Amino acid sequence: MDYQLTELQLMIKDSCKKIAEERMKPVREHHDETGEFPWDIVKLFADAGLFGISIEEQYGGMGGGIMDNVIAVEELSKVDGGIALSVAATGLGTYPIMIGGTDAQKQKYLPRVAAGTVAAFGLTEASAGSDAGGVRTTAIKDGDHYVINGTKQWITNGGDAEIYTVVALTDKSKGIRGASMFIVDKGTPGFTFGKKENKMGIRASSTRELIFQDCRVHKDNLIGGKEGLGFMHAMKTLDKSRPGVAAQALGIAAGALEEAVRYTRERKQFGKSISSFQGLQFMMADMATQVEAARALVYATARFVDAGAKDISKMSAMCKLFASDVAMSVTTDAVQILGGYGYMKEYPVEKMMRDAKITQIYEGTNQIQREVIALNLIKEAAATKK
Ligand code: COS
Repeated sequence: MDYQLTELQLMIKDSCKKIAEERMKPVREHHDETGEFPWDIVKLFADAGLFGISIEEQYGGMGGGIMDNVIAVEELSKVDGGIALSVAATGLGTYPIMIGGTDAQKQKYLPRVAAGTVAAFGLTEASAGSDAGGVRTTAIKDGDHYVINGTKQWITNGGDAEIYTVVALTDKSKGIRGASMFIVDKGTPGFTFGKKENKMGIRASSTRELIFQDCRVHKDNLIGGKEGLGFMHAMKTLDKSRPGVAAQALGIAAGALEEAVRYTRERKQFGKSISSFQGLQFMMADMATQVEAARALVYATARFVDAGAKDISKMSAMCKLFASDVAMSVTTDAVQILGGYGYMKEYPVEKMMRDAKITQIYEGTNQIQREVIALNLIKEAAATKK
């Protein structure tokens, strides 16, 4: 399908494909096995400008949009959704500054990210997963500073990132409306990390706790310079970043489909190529149709957001929901097509199946996406009646 990509998008796609094929493919098994953070590849991403795709030109970025970002994440995830996450989760960590930051905050942090500094987003806690409003971390004003106490859980890029955007309650009595967001630099006294999590998939990506014990952060690091906007900034961030998870899922699915088709052409059983068996042909036809449908929805959503649409929650949730379910289904079928070989680590499809699973869970489980979609449908229906 020709999606009429722009010059910039074609350039991003080509450079990501080159990095993915030439540099990520040879090391993906190593990172999957060891869980080592892929610093060499991150450097290549930085050199290619990938960290700055959607950062405005005045802050050193490419000035692109969500669609440009989606193209990059899809292409990298075809080869390794875990390595690609270093750049995608940096976007997640940076959106709160792009969405709600003051000029000074943008000037201080965005050029660093555009140049390749890894960032992370700190919302989730042990008691605040799907219920993002259940955050317990506090940030209590003390003169020109806020003193942060609490623990964030399962933070992507945690420990390896230099810049963290963190949700904390500045007024506990107000619940969600008392939440604020802060930029916390790695190395700030009182800010440490928990152990690195041992995960099922996306193992090249690091996941750690963020631990705040009397961590003093200057008031200049309160995002937007105003208390009480933290939950809204977090929700708006997720609306913008979910198409990125959808792109990661799409890439993983497309990569698994490619492997499956290639394998059926090479593998011979009963004296002929298994690509000639209708049972497998039908499976591949269904897989390809699902991948293309996911791509169409992800691209349409990204373009909708880039066009400046106001209400993006529903579409953003839809594309994340659909593409991640496609990724799980297509990678599972790819393992089935490769049979015993698919189950072995010599072939990448078992890894793709493990990597796909998280896309149905993080940045809001698919049950939460359905809730977001349904609530928006009801809201829209009520608005039309008026
Ligand atoms: N954009 C802007 N504001 C939003 C918003 C959005 N997308 N979604 C909600 N809000 C605002 C609401 O308008 C409301 O504001 P007021 O109190 O001023 O009216 C406030 O936020 C609370 O909204 P709501 O009552 O819908 O919040 P809930 O606690 O019911 O939570 C869900 C809503 C479930 C959607 C939210 O908790 C969520 O997204 N959970 C999943 C979190 C997640 O993705 N976690 C993964 C962590 S990052 S890897």
